[in-house]
Amino acid sequence: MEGLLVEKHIKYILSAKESKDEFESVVMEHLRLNGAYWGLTTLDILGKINAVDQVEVIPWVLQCQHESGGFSGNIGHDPHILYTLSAIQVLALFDKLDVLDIDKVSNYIAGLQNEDGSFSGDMWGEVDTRFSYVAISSLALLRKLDNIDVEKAVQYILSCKNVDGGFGCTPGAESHAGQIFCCVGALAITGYLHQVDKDLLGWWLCERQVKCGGLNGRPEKLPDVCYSWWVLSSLIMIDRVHWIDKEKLVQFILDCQDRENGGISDRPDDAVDVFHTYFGVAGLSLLEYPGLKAIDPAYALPVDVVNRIIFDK
Ligand code: GRG
Repeated sequence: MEGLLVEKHIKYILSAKESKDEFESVVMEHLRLNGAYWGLTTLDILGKINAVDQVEVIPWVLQCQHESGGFSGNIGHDPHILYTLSAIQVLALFDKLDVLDIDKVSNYIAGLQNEDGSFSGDMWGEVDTRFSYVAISSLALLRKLDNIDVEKAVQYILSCKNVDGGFGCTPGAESHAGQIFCCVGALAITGYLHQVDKDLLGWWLCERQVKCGGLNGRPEKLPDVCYSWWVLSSLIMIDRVHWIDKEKLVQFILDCQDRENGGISDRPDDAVDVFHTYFGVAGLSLLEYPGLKAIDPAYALPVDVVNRIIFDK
């Protein structure tokens, strides 16, 4: 069995550097702030974050910040809560959260909480449990959870719980593994995991494993490497990860590698991208694949980063 092609994946993530002479410039133009988070976290899990010069990255991140306190995906775009979390995560990876005006950023996020406890993604008002997670994770990393009504935020998330044990993007919406990660992650961070029916949700999540070993995001759908993150992290948070076949999942992820040029795709033989490379490597880290840095299932950041910021360790 061929293992994880660590050097090739590092080269793949850094390949933008070769083609454009500067990794950071491509992160800025093409992958933007989300891409910077995926690429840099992959490098950190693989033990190579130092291959990127933070002196180039941090000023660019700060240039993505708006008057409102929120961040956009790139310079000159509109701010959104999703990019605000990516900015915080990238700075956290470099241990540089102190460059932020913490009150300004946390007031932007708190300003997006609605009367019913839900969160909008930006000033245009779309509501989704993704944004509840993003707000809660961001504020926890900034140590500003007391800026929002946590009890109401939790009640809104719980109102998105379905009879199958899963969670959707709004009350009554279909259960989806991505939204389950968001809801379970938010409940884990705020200390409300006891509100989850772990056996029922664990059953729904482990049913996501299909014959080839990969995981899908909901019934009757194709497997996709990214669910190695959304499903697995949720199973770990509710302590039911032993309900899936870990070896078969490891093999599925390894089968999605581009053996020549590095990178990981959604399914075997598809084109690779940074998103799936990140979630494949992060999934392997959750599966305790040898040689990888451990990643925290709730914060989606390396455990040492989370320990430093959240637990003062
Ligand atoms: C810090 C890891 C991290 C996340 C931030 C943005 C976010 C919070 C979470 C996104 C959760 C989510 C909804 C993930 C699903 C992504 C995905 C592959 C959606 C595809 O949905 P469909 O319906 O695909 O196109 P399926 O697989 O259902 O056919």
